[in-house]
Amino acid sequence: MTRRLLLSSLLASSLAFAQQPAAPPAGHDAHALEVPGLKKELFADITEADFLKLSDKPKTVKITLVATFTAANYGMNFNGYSHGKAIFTIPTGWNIEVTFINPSPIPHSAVVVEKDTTKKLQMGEPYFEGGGVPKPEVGLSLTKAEFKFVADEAGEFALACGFPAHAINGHWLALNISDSAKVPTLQLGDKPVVEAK
Ligand SMILES: [Cu+2]
Repeated sequence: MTRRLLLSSLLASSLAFAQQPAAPPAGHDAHALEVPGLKKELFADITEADFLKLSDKPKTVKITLVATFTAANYGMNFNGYSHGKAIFTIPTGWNIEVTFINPSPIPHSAVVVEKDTTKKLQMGEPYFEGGGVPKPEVGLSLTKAEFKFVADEAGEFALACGFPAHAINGHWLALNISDSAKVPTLQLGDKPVVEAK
């Protein structure tokens, strides 16, 4: 099966799962990629400055992840990025509060896993206690969810979509928990590394 066909069938199964009668048929990739049915009010006011922010609480940072922020990677992106091309670096021991938003009728989710897990079809349980939306394998659509966890172990992790086969198709961002980092930072693609404010 070609990659294109695989992705088409993935989208088709996702659409069937979402039971959206208004969804376009699979196979019309170019148009399907416009991601119909977005509930735009869910993320209309989200900008790059919201992706990573310091909380008022000590050693606490807020991350906002918007699935299908753009049509990039067939909508399987967070904040417009996929395949680990956006990198969050957080000092070890910090609290991370995640707001997950999926304005799309196609289900997506967010769960923290070890980076290598993104090569699998299923993400399984969150690596850190509390580090994911409920039932990430089922996914959520047209809604928003929050979760928080303590990043109490250094390592290379991913903020991955737990809907089956999405992460392996690139639906994940990098999350490095670092003993040497002093402040939380975010690098979006080839842009400069930016400290959380
Ligand atoms: Cu996804």
